[in-house]
Amino acid sequence: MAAVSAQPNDPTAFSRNRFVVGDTVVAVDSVVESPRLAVLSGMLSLAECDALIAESRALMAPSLVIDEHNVDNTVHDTRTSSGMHFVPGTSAVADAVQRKIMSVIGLPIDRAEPLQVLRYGPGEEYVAHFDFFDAHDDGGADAPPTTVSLYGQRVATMICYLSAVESGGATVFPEVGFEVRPLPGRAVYFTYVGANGALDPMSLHGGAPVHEGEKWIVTQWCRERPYRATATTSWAAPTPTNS
Ligand code: PD2
Ligand code: ZN
Repeated sequence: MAAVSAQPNDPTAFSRNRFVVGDTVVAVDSVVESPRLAVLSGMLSLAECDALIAESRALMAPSLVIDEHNVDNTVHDTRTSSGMHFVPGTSAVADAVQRKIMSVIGLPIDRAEPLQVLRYGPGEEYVAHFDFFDAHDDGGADAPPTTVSLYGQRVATMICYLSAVESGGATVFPEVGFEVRPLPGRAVYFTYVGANGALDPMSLHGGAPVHEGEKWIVTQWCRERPYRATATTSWAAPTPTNS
């Protein structure tokens, strides 16, 4: 039987300025209609931010941009950060943070890709990209299954900032001139389907270069269907080929 797909919560539909998730009070700082996004303060506690940095620091490796067909797991100059992901069940704090994020997104926990940590030093950036995949890129008749064919399209992203950054490092949405500056515990939650039901080009986004300080984030990407890491899933959850 085909897996049932679910839709993420609409980031623009938070009716209150604050809401509670578990023991966390989250403030809704801003919402934007296109791309559909919400900026959330207090999403993570300072203790959670510090613990995620402490647990991931020793495991950081140069970030990869992974081809949808898993044949090109190469370091790429579109993402000059370092990263790692938490294998579910290996960190109590990462598991708790992932449950909290998925509860706000409103999808079952099995739609979550592994929680990914990125660190950017001065001069490092993530050039503008879409988090969804090119659905037409099936690699041809003889190609192995893509992650889209296995788990469905990505449908939502939440980026949580773990560190204060002295200068630079905002997440930028260049099509709409909107930026979110990093602050520990703050998050930006966005989906990619526009008002017309199609993937929204306004969701193009990037990580601006860090000028001074160190930027740490965790990113949660979500799928339409249950996500399972496989032998071909590298340490870094797959990132879009158009990034
Ligand atoms: O670090 C960021 O601000 C950033 C920008 C764009 C992160 C991501 N994309 C991501 O993790 O997808
Ligand atoms: Zn992204």
